Amino acid sequence: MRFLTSGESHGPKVNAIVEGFPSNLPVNKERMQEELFKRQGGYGRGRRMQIEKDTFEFGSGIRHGKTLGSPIMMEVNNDDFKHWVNIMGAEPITEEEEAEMKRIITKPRPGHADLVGGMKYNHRDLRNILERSSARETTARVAVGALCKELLYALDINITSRVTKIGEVTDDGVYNFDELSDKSSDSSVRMISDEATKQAEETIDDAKKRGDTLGGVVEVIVENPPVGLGSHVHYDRKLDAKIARSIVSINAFKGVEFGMGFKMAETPGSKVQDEIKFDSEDGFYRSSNNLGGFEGGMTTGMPIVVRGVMKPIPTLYKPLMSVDIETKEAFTATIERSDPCAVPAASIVAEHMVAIEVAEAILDKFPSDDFGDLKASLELYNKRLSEY
Ligand code: EPS
Repeated sequence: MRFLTSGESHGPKVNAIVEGFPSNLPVNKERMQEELFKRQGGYGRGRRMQIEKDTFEFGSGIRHGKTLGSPIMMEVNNDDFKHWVNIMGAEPITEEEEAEMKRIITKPRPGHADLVGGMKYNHRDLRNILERSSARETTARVAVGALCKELLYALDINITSRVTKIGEVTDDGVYNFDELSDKSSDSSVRMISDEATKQAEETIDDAKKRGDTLGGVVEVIVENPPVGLGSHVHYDRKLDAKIARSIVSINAFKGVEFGMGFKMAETPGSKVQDEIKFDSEDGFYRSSNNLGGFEGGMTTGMPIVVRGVMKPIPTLYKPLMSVDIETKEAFTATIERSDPCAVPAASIVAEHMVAIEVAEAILDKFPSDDFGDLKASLELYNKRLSEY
């Protein structure tokens, strides 16, 4: 399976095309749509999300509620485009018209792709960079992830996400999967404890008042992954490595950890490795899950537990110093409308990126033309493992 996304933040649409997805998988469009709505939510989002509806449509690959095996196209309209038709339209314009627009951006924002992208792609209007580097693109990724989640549901594999940190507010208690899934959906910041939710809302309000932004940590949990997804035999087949890449590819993400994560640095080996146990009913299992569900780049069958850290969004209402690319003079950076905190939304994006990687690993390992063949093969494989 592979996929591409396209679309500029204030252009007409964002799109995704997924190729290599099996035929005969029923898809629940309403359930997929809910995922896109969830990405729009979260305390700390800016005004843009009041403009966008993010309803998606299938353009190909689905017939009568089932996949055909052909490329699946999904598209979402940018409702804000109607305010940007002159600035973002595809029609050519004259130099005078361009100058009149007065929306040309020459003051790169520190921490964004603006300056390096402008240099690399030789643009003197930095809007040509920021339109694509915007996190608006993650709408399309969630659409792809939602499709992948349909595959995972059909195989009885569940996935959820939560926020464990926003600014200085931490909420990293241990809960079972259902509690995590239910309570994160009830919280405005996708935290589990009510007290932490309240504190996080306050800290976001405070940052907003100061014209500042906040980052945080998100956690994704996959329950019931098959044993042996990914492979130890080559670096680019290790599934934990692929997931790490996918997490860091999300806008503003800077780091990843699995299971016990960075605490492993200060913990002796005897307390890090998960001891192997055997039960005549359940077969092999681990007595703990410090390694977050991976050994040798392969799933152990324990839940996948992965966290990612998101830096505070670099678009600040209290902007930092920058240099104008035309005058070369020091200026405060351009203020673009922004979200004071998008960590809750980012947890939904992370969940969907992990769903994509897990689905892809399943499609790599099992026959993937027809969903029925895939399911039968997975069942046979699980039977073999139960007799190992
Ligand atoms: C973004 C800036 C804001 C965010 C946007 C990402 O958009 P705007 O500049 O239109 O106010 O709302 O996120 C989305 C549009 C989205 O769908 O998540 C940025 O510069 O990255």
